[in-house]
Amino acid sequence: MNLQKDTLYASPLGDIDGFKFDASVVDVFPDMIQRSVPGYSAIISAIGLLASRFAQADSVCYDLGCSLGAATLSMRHKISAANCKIIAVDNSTAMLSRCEKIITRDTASIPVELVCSDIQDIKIQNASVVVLNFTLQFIPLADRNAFIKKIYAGLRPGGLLVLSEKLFFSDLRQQSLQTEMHHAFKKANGYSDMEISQKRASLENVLIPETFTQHKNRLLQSGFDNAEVWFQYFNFASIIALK
Ligand code: GEK
Repeated sequence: MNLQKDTLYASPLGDIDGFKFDASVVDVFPDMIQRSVPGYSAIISAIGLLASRFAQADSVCYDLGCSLGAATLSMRHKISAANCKIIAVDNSTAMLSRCEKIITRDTASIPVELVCSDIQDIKIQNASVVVLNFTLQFIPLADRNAFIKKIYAGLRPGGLLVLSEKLFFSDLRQQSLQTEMHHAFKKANGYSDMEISQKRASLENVLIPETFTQHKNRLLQSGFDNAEVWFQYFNFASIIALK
């Protein structure tokens, strides 16, 4: 596939607006996420493997904040349980309409329902797998507890939540080292210092990272039996929580 290169922050921008998932982002999204999120492809592949292990017959798998449907497609190609359906949700109309084109071109047989909505507003029921792949970080902090409780309530016993997030570290040296290494990762992938710093400014107050301990405590307090990191690459991690 020919990826359109992300140059959104390559020229100096006077005032930097808060980051939005609009049409300009959609065009460059696969390149942007690949070059910005360490381990993104590995996580997407593993979501397929996890879904194949956890999807239960006659249940629903949710991809919440699906963007262009990478996690949905990974699950769709790996699930073998009978009569499963995937519900993929995003509140960016630009993202979801591009996602629809991508899913339509895909020939796997598991039905995919695309829903344009805030992920906090949808019903979650009869779920065996819920994926929040780098999405909770965009939900207001004050809403996160209720949202994770809602996911727990909608999961069947034995159900799985995959929660991937950018992490914050309460230890100052760790926080500054992990941030420095993330910037080094982006530089190694061709982003300039100006692109990195302008993108960082645009995500300020939009992407709010928490520590692993905060995530773990929320998951346990919401009812999950356990929650552990299964993947981490600098300040980007993916957590498995089991009901
Ligand atoms: C992937 N999971 O490729 N309701 C619905 N969607 C939302 C909300 C919300 N409240 N807030 C943000 N989004 C994807 C990558 S990207 C991560 C996820 C990133 C959507 C937003 O429109 C965007 O598509 C997605 O969450 C976040 O596996 O770009 O860092």
